[in-house]
Amino acid sequence: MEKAVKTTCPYCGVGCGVVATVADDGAVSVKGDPDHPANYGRLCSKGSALAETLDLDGRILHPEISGRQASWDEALDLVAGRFAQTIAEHGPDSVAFYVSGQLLTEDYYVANKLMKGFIGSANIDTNSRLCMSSSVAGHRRAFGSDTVPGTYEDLELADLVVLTGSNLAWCHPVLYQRLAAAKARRPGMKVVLIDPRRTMTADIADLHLAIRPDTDAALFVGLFSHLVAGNVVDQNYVAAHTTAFAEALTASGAVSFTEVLERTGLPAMQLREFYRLFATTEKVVTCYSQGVNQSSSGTDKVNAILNCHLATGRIGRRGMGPFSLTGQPNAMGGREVGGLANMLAAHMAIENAGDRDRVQRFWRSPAIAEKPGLKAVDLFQAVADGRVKALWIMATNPVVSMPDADAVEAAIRACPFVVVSDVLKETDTARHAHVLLPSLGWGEKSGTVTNSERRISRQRAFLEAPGEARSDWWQLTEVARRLGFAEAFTYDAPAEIFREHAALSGFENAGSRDFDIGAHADLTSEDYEALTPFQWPQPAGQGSAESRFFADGGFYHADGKARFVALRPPETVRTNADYPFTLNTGRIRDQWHTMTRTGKSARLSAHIAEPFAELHPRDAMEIGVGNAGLVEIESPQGKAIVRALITERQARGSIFSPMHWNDQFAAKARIDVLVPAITDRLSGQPASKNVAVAARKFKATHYAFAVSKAKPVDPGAAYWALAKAEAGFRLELAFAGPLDDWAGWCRRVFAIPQGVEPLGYADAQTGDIRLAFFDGARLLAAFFLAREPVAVARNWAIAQLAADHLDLRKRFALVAGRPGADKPDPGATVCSCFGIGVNQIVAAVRGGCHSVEAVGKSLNAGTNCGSCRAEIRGIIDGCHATAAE
Ligand SMILES: Nc1nc2c(c(=O)[nH]1)N[C@H]1C(S)=C(S)[C@@H](COP(=O)(O)OP(=O)(O)OC[C@H]3O[C@@H](n4cnc5c(=O)[nH]c(N)nc54)[C@H](O)[C@@H]3O)O[C@H]1N2
Ligand SMILES: Nc1nc2c(c(=O)[nH]1)N[C@H]1C(S)=C(S)[C@@H](COP(=O)(O)OP(=O)(O)OC[C@H]3O[C@@H](n4cnc5c(=O)[nH]c(N)nc54)[C@H](O)[C@@H]3O)O[C@H]1N2
Ligand code: SF4
Ligand SMILES: [Mo]
Repeated sequence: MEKAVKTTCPYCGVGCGVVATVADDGAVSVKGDPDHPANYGRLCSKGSALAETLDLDGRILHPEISGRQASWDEALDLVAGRFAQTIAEHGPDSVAFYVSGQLLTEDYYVANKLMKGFIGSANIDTNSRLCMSSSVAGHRRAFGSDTVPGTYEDLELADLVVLTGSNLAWCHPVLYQRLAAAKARRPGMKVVLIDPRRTMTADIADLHLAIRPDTDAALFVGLFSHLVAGNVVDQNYVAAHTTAFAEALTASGAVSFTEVLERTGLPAMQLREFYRLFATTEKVVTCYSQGVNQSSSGTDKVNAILNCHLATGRIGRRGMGPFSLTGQPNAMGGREVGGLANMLAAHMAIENAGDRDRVQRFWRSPAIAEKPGLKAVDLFQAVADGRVKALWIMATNPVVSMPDADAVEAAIRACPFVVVSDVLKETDTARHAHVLLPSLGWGEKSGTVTNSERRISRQRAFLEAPGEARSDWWQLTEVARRLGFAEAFTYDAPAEIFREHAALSGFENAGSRDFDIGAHADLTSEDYEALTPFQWPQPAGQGSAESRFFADGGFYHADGKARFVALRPPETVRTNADYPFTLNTGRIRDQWHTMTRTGKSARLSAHIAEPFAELHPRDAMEIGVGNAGLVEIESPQGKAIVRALITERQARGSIFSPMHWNDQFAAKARIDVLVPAITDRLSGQPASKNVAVAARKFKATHYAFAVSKAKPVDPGAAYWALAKAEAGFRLELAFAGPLDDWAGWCRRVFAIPQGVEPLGYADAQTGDIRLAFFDGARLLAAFFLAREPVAVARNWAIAQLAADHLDLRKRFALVAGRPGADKPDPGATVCSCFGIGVNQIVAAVRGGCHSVEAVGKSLNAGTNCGSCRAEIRGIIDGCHATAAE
């Protein structure tokens, strides 16, 4: 019997509802849940490809101790024993948890309770430190609580949507689609994008402000002055519900319009136009994400934005408000349980003695952390210098995602005891685990997550637990029991944890704290199973409460008022003569973080198959690198080698590189190796978007492209980048010197069986070498080597892995590296859902399809998840530009 289960997407903070169907033969299909209020049935490319990431390839299925399989009992005894021993010898602050916004609320709640209430240390921090902590700090400074006032609907109701430091089209694609649809319905609506580079999100922007890195604070401080000068301030709101307006005004007065121009580098006309739009439009929503948060002035950027919304009283009303877009599926849930080192549970403050007492009474715990714990960067420094001696890492991959990643790796390697809970056996972090614990993945685990608009949804299991994998909350509970806290950790199911979490949120609350879901404290297990998405707050005894905050004040500082923050924008230029470029890092459309799941999907890997450095044509010329050449990027912390992507979307002097690639997928492309551990003073969030680097051409003597049925083993080339492909793998390569025996290299790397001889040719003049290995009619591997970046039709070559090669001529065509005339090369994939390449789209445009809709009709491209529509529009525009020349 086919079974359909309603669950939630495990990727971004939009939190889309998914219906997963398991067929009789076990095959899983997913579609958007038409009833879920976040997405109403839509899914983006990553959500649509979820079913392709569920295989057990690479999964860790049994606990391991130092690489050998162990029983759960043995592993858990060891974890508890070593933690207990370390605490006994060196005190509670000598141990730490480093967890993740990808945990479910129930997992997160247990981790936080164990560390803060029972071990008695606040040394639990999370990857949300790298993600949302500046927003948290900014909210708390202004509102007295970490509250996101608005809802997604506000983006549709607004007349002006300002997107700053957000690549919404790629990072919150379904929200972007909702915004794009609203704008199409109501063309009067305006969108302003603030981002140093021209991203795909610019597609819907009426105005794109390509500011210099980190000058947002100056931009919004200038806006504040402009709003005051233009009499747009809501005097009643400011008087009744806020304090410190005068101080903020004095501070902003010190930043002249000319200074804003100089700092941001914007043309005066553009700046005026933005200020005019903001001043004259009542319904404004300002969305912000990592371009704001991941900065040494992240918290100030947040408060500069909040100041403008508070001054105009545009907050918490329909179509108005500041909107912090959360990244991970449960970034918000993590904040609710107090997973950050400087928070307590249920939005209570660790610095507040009354809050500490309340939480301790509720937990009936023997201890309560007295002071904030170590924030992520400090935490790993404490691991490095031996203050932290036992570390449990759960659902995050810090060797890839932390700044100064090599130093973090060295710290983990040197740590006397490291536990890693993950779903994969081989990650850059898991390789250093003393104890590796197999966790349940998406589709197997069960619990709740909270999205950017405070909506709590269920993730439900629809697959059997594979091997001995167990949930993260169970692992934590078992260790807590072994540490002697069995009475407080009695959980047998996530519903029990959720009830306790809900009860704590309502405990002695009476409206004093924003986060209150007390209405769910008595939920039965059946209710929990049937729980439909709801937005907080939902206090006990009240029906669905107001879904927005602060329209009528009611802030959470002791005086009930919001605070303006007086801001002086800081110095933001980091480059110098030795490191003349600024490196900006972030995301691409079809990969998720360190690629442990999206990297399994051939469709998703086809969009962008390599790590890259996007740079301006003139910068590329200056460093002598051509398109498809390789770039070596260097900072005082380390080096990376990536492909050059030369575009005018990038401002001069700046480079953009994705954060995703790691040692499992590339030779030397962990971008965080380059990022210094500079953090925001208040939030502790690393500045990952403005890094001083040098860039130069990487001089390779040989370039190669290969496809292989087997997963390539240890290519050992100066540069390599591996990607999953249909029926096998694709591999880009570059070598710093020649090899004696290319065929032998292929045999080893592609695991070619004995007796299979290569078909091939070598061109002595050009130096080109082509080798193909066939097992009967099946291609095992093909290898194309040249002295310049290899010009071979990639997608065509990949398709040959699945094709029949009975005909000898076909085999020679392959060695020649050319598609036959009957089968044109589709080119790099644009539409992941239907596998449509750029060349096909160009052909359709040349054939008369002049709109995204027409291309969709002709090729289907862009008609499923819609994530590639902006790119298709770009190709159409590009073709017209060429035609016009
Ligand atoms: N496809 C995909 N989607 C994701 C994720 C993913 O891995 N892949 N991860 C999720 C997570 S955890 C997060 S946190 C979100 C992040 O979502 P976003 O914040 O939208 O993504 P980023 O690419 O990190 O950065 C956004 C933009 O900030 C710009 N920027 C850099 N410096 C500045 C600056 O000084 N000022 C301004 N105004 N802009 C600047 C960058 O050029 C970039 O385009 O995405 C979520 N969604
Ligand atoms: N330079 C630079 N660095 C960045 C950023 C940037 O923009 N630039 N962005 C930062 C941001 S915003 C974020 S959020 C981080 C993300 O960085 P990470 O959190 O390090 O990245 P993920 O790949 O999401 O890591 C999740 C890990 O958990 C595993 N996993 C998946 N599901 C489960 C589960 O259910 N249980 C357990 N136990 N494990 C599971 C995955 O296999 C993977 O190893 O990166 C940060 N680092
Ligand atoms: S927008 Fe895409 S990645 Fe984000 S929750 Fe929805 S389907 Fe998942
Ligand atoms: Mo994030």
